[in-house]
Amino acid sequence: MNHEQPSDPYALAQEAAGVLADRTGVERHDLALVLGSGWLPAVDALGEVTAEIATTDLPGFTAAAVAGHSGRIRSLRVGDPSTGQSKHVLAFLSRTHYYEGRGVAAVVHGVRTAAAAGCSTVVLTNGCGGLKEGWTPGTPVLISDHINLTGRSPIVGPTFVDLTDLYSGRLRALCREVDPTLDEGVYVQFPGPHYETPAEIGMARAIGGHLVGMSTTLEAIAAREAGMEVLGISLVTNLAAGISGEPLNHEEVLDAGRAAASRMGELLGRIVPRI
Ligand code: 8IG
Repeated sequence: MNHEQPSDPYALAQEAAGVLADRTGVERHDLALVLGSGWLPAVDALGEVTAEIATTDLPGFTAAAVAGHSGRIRSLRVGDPSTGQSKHVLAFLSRTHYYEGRGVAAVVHGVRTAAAAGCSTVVLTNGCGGLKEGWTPGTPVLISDHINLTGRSPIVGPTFVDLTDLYSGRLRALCREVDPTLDEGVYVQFPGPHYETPAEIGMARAIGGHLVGMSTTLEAIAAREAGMEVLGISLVTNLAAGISGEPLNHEEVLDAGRAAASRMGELLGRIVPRI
């Protein structure tokens, strides 16, 4: 396996966007959607599928590694084309995780490709552990901010990107118009792939975290660097380690996703056309 980073990840993303336009027949996409654990069933009713390709057909992508993540990119038409309100949505049915060891550039290549393909907005979804008892498995939570515990950045060199309002207040407000019951919280990215110890969950709480996961923050930073507006939505699929007293397992995550699929699908279906 080649762990080398390409010398110019932005050029690689441009190249991938060119092949994407050819393969989908869509010159420019408007919005990118990255699906996390448990979110795949939610995208099926989102809109008319105009093309679906394997990520590995595009330069710079490697095969998906996690069960429940399929390595495909779907191009969808969401909304009614006759009203002029329809959007070309680029849905990544899988993502590359930091814990795969392919490097940070590989983690954010999808987001950079989406930006190069014309997307001005990215919706980053994930499955995660929740620190509030009231967030039972299947609860969607808007990400208000993050704490990146990977200690890494997708940016190399002296580009000092402002992250003050990384997770768009405008888009969160729009989500709340669609569903006023949506709560929000601070997402803490641990490197993974192991889940946390109860003591680490105590630390996450002490530093201001409400959600714990293994994705999203590096992609959000790359998206901001590329000038995109970012919406983050976590699906709480399990209570964080030590809270329920039960051990954590990946099957539970997939089950919670399947159970919440229709609510998440409806949520995305109502939000995406309004962005
Ligand atoms: I789904 O409890 C899912 N992903 N780090 N902790 C971390 N990642 C997760 C968890 C969790 N649940």
